[in-house]
Parts: sequence; structure tokens; C-alpha cells
Amino acid sequence: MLSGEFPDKDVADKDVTDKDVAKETLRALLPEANRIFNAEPSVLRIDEEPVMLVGDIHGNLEALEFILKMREEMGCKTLLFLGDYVDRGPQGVEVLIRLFRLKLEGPKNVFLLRGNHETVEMNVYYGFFEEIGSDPLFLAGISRTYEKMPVGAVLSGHTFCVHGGITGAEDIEKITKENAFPYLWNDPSKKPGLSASRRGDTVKEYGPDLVDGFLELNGLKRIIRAHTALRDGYEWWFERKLLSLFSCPDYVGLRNSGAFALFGDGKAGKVKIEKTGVKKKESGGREPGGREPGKKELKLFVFGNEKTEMRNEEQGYSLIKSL
Ligand SMILES: [Mn+2]
Repeated sequence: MLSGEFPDKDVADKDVTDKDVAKETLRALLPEANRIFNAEPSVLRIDEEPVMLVGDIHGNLEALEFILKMREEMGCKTLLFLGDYVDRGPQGVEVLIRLFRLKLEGPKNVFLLRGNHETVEMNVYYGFFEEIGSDPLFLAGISRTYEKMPVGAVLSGHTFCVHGGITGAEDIEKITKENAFPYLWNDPSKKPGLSASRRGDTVKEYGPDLVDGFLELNGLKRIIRAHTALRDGYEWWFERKLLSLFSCPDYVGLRNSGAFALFGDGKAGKVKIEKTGVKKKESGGREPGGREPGKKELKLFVFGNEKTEMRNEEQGYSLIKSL
């Protein structure tokens, strides 16, 4: 063997990267995270208001830190994340550490739903497996945590939150952690009924009739989901009966904005935003189709790393630090 061909053990030991340290930090959090998730039902009931709602993060630690800073400024205690914490972005390990620590510190204030990227199948192909040094045992360990995460949440008895969506007019009581797949994967569609998806054979798209049926059967008025990358970070569907949120700006270089929502009375918000002179859009009375349900109880905040502004749907454009 040529001298210097392989580093000797001492040198290898010193060659510990930040990612290795982060991995060990994450590993140490898993048993307690498992215990807490295991005790949670497949569909959470959250009655505290306001709730800050966050869509896909995808390894974007900077976006997560920005949102958490906004949470502090708004004085919002309760946080609900809609899944997809890892893959695509570079800091999935750090994002999971931050989220699991928040969960451990405040298990009744911070809630983490499972997304379709909280699965081994996705992690292997979309970056997280590589990020953890292609370590199959480590991924298997995290996978056991993923499987214990809740699938959905009902806010204040009327708003159903989930990563992907629904499968039809089914009873939410029938959703289990074991049959989570369609709820993590499905997308809304203008086409009625359950139709094929470009995402693959096992994924479906659900139409407005199914959303109506689902809401009626469960006595709910709205669905809030994530899963789809959106230019503005949010999109309303079906006369505001469904809201799609995406909180990862510049996702895979798409230069999109991120958005998060504040659900509840919003009075707890102490948002210090400097007006930039863009006036609030005057409402010309009722919107077509009548009163928009729940407008007062849901505020949307848009942020991005290209723009240096943050938009509050109610207050117009406002200046805020760049991300
Ligand atoms: Mn997703």
C-alpha cells in the first residue's frame, strides 16, 4: 500500500464535518420525538388561536428561521407545519433538528404533520439520503419517526389541515397513520371526482365535488394543504374552500415566493411592518360569489429571497428584511 493512500484512523477521526455533528444531534433527538409523535392521534384537534400555518420547507433553513422570527414578532404561540421538511434543499438535517427541538420544548404548541417527503422512498431520490452521507441505517431510524407523525389536524373544529389532501367524501376518523399515503400525496383539481395525477399511478387528484362532500360529511368549512410549489407561495381553490400553502422561496431555483398563514382572530399579532406606500386594495363591496368565507380569520403573508418585501394580504405591501 502506498504511503498516504488512505488516511490513518486519527486523521479520519479529525475529519468530522458539520453535517456529521448535525446527524448525531438529530439522532439524539429521535427517541423523544418518537415518544411524543406516538402519543399523538393521526388527526390532531387544535383549538388554540391564532395558529401559524407553514407549508413545505424542503431543507431551506433560512426560510424556516425567517418564519420563526415572524412567529416571535407576532407573538403567535401555536405553530402547525404541513410537512415536507427535507429533500431538494441542502439543510434537511438542520431543519429537522430545529423542528424536533421546537416540538420537544413545546409539544402542545408546535405540531408537525407528515409530508410525502417524510418517507424513505422520496429521501433516497431527492437529496436527503445523500445529505446524510447515504447512510441507510440512519435513514431507517428517521423513517421510524416519520411513521409516527400525525397525518392531519382540525383547527377550531372547522378547518382541516393536511399535506396533500383527500381521497373523497370520507370520514376523517378513518384516517390512520398506516393509511396516510393519499393524504400525503393527492392534489386538488378542477376536474370533478377522483382523476389521474401526473405524479404517478398511485396518486390522485380530487375535484371540487369531493371537497364539498368531504367538508359536509365532516362538518367542516375549509381545507388547508401544502405539497404544490406556487409562484406566490399560496393559492385559493374552490371559492376559498381550499387553500394551498408553500413556504420554501426560490424552490429548486424557481424564484417563487414563500408564504405562511395566520389562522385565528389575528389580534395576537403585533406585526411591526413599515408601510411602503402601497395602499391597501379598496374592496368594492362583496366579491363575486358573495362573502369570502373565513377571510377575517385567515391572513396570508408572502415572503421571498428575491424581493425584499413581505406582503400581508390584508395590509397591502410592506417592507421587511430580505431573507
Ligand atoms: Mn409534498
